Amino acid sequence: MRKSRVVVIGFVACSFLLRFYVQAEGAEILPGYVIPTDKKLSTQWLQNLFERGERQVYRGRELDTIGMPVSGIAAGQLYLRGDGTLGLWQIFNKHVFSGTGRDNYRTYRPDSPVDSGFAVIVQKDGKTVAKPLNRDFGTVEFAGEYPIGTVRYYDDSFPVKVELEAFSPFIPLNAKDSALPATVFHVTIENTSDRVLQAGILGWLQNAVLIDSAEGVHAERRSRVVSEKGRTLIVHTSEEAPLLKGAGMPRPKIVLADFEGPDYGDWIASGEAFGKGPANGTLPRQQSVTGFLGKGLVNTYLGGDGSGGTLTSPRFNVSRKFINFLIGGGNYAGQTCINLLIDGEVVRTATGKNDEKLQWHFWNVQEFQGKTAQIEIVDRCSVGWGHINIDQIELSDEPQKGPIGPLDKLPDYGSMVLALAEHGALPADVRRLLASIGDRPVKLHAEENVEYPVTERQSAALATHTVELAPGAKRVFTFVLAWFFPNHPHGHEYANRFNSASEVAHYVLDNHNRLAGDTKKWHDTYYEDSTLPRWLLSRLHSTVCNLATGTCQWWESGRFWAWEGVGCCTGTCTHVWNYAHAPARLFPELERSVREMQDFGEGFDQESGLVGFRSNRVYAADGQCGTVLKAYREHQMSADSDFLKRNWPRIKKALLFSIDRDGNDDGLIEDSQHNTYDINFEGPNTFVGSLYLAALCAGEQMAKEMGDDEFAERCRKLFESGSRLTVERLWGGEYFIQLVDLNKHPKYQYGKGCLSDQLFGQGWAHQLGLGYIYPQEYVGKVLQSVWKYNWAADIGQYNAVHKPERIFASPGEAGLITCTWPKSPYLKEGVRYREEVWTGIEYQVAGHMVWEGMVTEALAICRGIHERYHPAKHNPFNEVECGDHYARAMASWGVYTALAGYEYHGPKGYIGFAPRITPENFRVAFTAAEGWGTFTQKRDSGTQREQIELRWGRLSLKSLAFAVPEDFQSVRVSITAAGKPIQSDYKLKDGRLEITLKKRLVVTENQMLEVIIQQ
Ligand SMILES: [Ca+2]
Ligand SMILES: [Ca+2]
Ligand SMILES: [Ca+2]
Repeated sequence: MRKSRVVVIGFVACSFLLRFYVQAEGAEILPGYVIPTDKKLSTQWLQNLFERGERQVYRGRELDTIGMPVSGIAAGQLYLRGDGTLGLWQIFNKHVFSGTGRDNYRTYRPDSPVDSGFAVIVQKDGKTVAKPLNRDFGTVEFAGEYPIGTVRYYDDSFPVKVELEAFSPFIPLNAKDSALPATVFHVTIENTSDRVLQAGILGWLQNAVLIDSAEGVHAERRSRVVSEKGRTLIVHTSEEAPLLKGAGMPRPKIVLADFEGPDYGDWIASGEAFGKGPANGTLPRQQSVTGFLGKGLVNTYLGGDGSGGTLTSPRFNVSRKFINFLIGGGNYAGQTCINLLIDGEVVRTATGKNDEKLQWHFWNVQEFQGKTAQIEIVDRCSVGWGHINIDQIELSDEPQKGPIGPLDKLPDYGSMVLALAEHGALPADVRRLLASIGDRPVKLHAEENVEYPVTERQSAALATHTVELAPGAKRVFTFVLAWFFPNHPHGHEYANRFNSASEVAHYVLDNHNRLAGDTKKWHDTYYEDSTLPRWLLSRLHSTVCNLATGTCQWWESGRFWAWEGVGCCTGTCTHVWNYAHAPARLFPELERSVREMQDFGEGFDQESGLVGFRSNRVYAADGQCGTVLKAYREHQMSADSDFLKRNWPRIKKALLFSIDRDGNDDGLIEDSQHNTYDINFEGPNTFVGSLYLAALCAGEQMAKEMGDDEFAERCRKLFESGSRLTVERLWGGEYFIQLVDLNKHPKYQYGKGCLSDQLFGQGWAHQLGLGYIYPQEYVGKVLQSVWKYNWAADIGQYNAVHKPERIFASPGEAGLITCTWPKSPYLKEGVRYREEVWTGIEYQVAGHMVWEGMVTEALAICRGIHERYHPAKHNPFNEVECGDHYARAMASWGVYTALAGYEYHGPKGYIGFAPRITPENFRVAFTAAEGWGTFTQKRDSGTQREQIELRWGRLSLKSLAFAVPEDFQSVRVSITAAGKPIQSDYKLKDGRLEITLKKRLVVTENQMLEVIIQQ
C-alpha cells in the first residue's frame, strides 16, 4: 500500500486504474444508473496526463475566448485578450454580476469598452507603416501562463515580428506589490528582414474617467502628455465643467411633459401598463410613490408588474444642453427605462433604482443640440420591480442635480495613465505618425493638454523614438498602464499608498527591475523548474487569477473581502472559501485578515462563538468547522505564533460552537446543518462530519501549542468517538452515507447516495498534516467509489436523464457529478445541485485522491476541467460557478501541494515533502511563511537527495520530513546549508524520515539546503 502511494508513475498507475474497474462489493448497481464505471479512457489519453509537454500556444479562433487577468490583486478586473488587446475594464468600482450557469458557461469574446492598444511603427524606404497589435496582424499566438501573458505577432510580408508580454506584478508573500492597479507591458520588436530599418511603438489610451457617470454629470475630461522623471506619460483626468462656459445666461427651461393632464396628449402609448392617461400617484397594491411634482406622473405599475408597454413623445428639437427628469421604479437596463432617441437610435438611457421615490436625473445632451429627438418610456419587464415612474421632463441649460453628490466622490472618478519607461517622441512627431494608422472609431490625438466634454470619447497617443534595428536585432520597450479609482464604498487598499494613477505608474517604473524580476522568477520557478506536466501546472495556477478579478476586494482598512464569484454572492462566504487553498498559500496575509477582521471580527458572535457565514449572524455547519481549519492553516503559514495567540480564545469558542451542535459529545453532529449546497443536511453525514473531526484534530493541535491540555484532551476524545461511530453507523459498503429519516426530511438530503464531497474534511486533514480521521482503508475505498460512480468521461448521458439546475459542463465533456445514487433509488428531491459539476469540488476530490495515491484518477479529473476550459470553448482563466472567476475553483492549489506531499508549520519551523508523482526525479515550487523556492528530490541506487533552494525571502527551519523508499531500512543522513554541514538527529519509520536540526536554521535567498539520504 505504502509503495503504491510513493511510486506511482505513468503506466504503473494506469494498470492500477484498470484493476479497480472490475472491483465491486456490497449492493448491486441499480439498473438505469447511467455513469459507466468503466471510463474507457484510451492508453494515449492516460499517457498524455503524465507527459511534461510544452507550453501551450493558442491561435486563430481560440484567441477569441481568452481573457487573462492582468490587473493587480483586488485592484479591478482587466483582461489581456487572446490577441493582446485589453478587455473587460472593470476597474471603475461598478457592481457587475456576471451571471450563473448558461449565462456565463458560454462561448464569447470578452468585450472592450475602453479604447487602448499598441501599434508597431516601421520606417523603411522612406515610408512609415503603423500596424496595430491585434488579431488582424497576421499570425497571432497567445502563450499565457498566469501571471504572465505573452502574445506574438508575425506576418510574412512584414519586416519585424513583435512580442507583447503583459502582467501585473505578482510576487507570492508580497501582497502589496501584487495588488497594484497597474499592468506592465514589455513590447519587443525584432527585425526579421535582411535590411536595417527604423522601428518604434505607438501606444494609446482612451480617457475613460467617469465612464459610467458621463451622461449624468456636468464635467470635462482632460488629457495631457507629460514628461516626468525621464518618462513620457499620457495622463487622463476629469474635472467639473464651468457652467455656461462661453454661452452667456441660461435660456429659459422648456417643460416637455409634466403629466398633469387627463391623458398623454401628443404622446403615444402602447401596451396596457400606461393606461389611458397619467397616474395620480400610488397605484393599487404598490408601495408608496413619492417625489413627483403636481398630481400626475407616469407609473407603469398599472395592474402590477406584469403589465408592459411603451410611451413615446412627439418629435422635439434638442434646444438646450441638458434634459432633466424625475425617475423611480425598477432597475432593469433596457426593460424599465427612459430612452432618448435620435434617428431611432437610443443615445441616452436611464433606469430606476428599485425605489418608488422619484429622483432627479439629467442627461448632458450638448453634442445633440439642434437635432430632432424623441423620448421613449419603456416597460418590458414583468418580474418584481418591473415598472417605471417618470415625471417632469425638461429641456434646460442647467443640469438639475440629482442625489449623486460631488464629482470627486463618484465611483468612476479618478485617473488613468499610460506611461512609457523612457522619453518618447515629441507630440508633433506623434501627430505625424497618427496619420499612418488610418481611420478609427475613436478619435486619436497627441495634444499636450486638451479638455473636451465628458460625453466625448477621445484617446491620447504617445510613441517611442524610432530606433535603428540591424537585421536580427531586437529592442524591448516598457510601458505601464495604471489607474486610480479610490471611491469604492469601502475604499481601496491601494489608495492608502498612492494618490493618483501617475504615482502608481512611477512606483512601478521606479521598482520595475525588482517587480518584473520577482514576477518572472516566480513564473519560472513554478512553470520552468518543475517536473510536473505543463498542462497541469497551467490548470492549477490559472484559477489563482481569480484574486485579480471583480471577485476580490482589498479594503482601505486592510481587510480582504470577496464575493463567491464576480458580483455574487456577498461576504467572503465561509463555506465557499472552505475550498480555496491558493490565497492562503500564496498570500497568507490576505487570508489572515479575513480570519481576524471577518470570521473572528465583524462576523463573530462573542456570546455563542458563531462565525456568521457571510459576516452575518447565520450558521453554516461546514463553514463553522472550516473556519477552525483555516485558522490552523493560517497559523501554519505564519512565521511565528502571534496570529494564534491573538485569535485562540475565539478559535476555541468557534470550535465549542460546533461541539455544542454535536450536543452529546459523541463526535457526530446530528442536527440541521446548513451548508454550501444552500440547503440543510439533517442527521449525521461525513460531509459536515469529516470537517468537524478534522476541526477537532486542528483544535487539539492548537490547544496543545497554547498549553490548553484539558481542551486538547477533550478534542481528542470527541474525535476518537466520532471517527469510530462514523465507521460503525455510516459505512454503506463502498462509501459513507447520510443517516436521515427521509419521511421526516424528504427534501435536499442524499441518504444512501454517493456524495463527491463526502470526505472533504479528510482532504483538509492531509493539507494540515493531521493524518487520517477515518481508517485509511475506508478512505481509499470511498475515493475509488467517487471515481467509479461520480466521474463521467461524458456527462451528457447522465445529464440527459437527470437535468442539472445550472449548466457548468456540456454533453461530450467530462466532469464529476456532485451526488449520485448508484445503489439506492434516485432522490428526485435530493441534495440541491446534485447533477451539477463544480470545479471546486473536482479539485478538492482530486487533491485528496493524490494524498491517497490515486494520481491517475486525480489527473484525469483535472484534465477533464482543462479540456472543458479549452479556449476553443471557454476562457481558460475563468472557471465559473455562481458567477465568473468563482472562488471555490482556487481549490486547485490543494492538488498542487498534494502532489508534493507538502506539509508546513511556520512557527515550528517544520517542512515536509513526500512526492506522489515521479519521486525518483521530482521538482516543484513551494511557498512558506516568509519565503519561496524550489524543492528537488532525486533518487538513484541507494541514495535519495533532497534540495530546498530558496529563491525569495527566508525560510526558518527546525525540523524536516521526507518520504523514502520502503527498502531503505536504515539510512545515513548528511545535511548541508549553503555548503556548510548542519548537525541533526533523525529517525526513520514506515518510509518516513524525520529530521530535527540541533539549532534553528535560516535559509536565505539563493541559498540551498541539501539533504543526502543513503541506504
Ligand atoms: Ca407631474
Ligand atoms: Ca411591467
Ligand atoms: Ca452528537
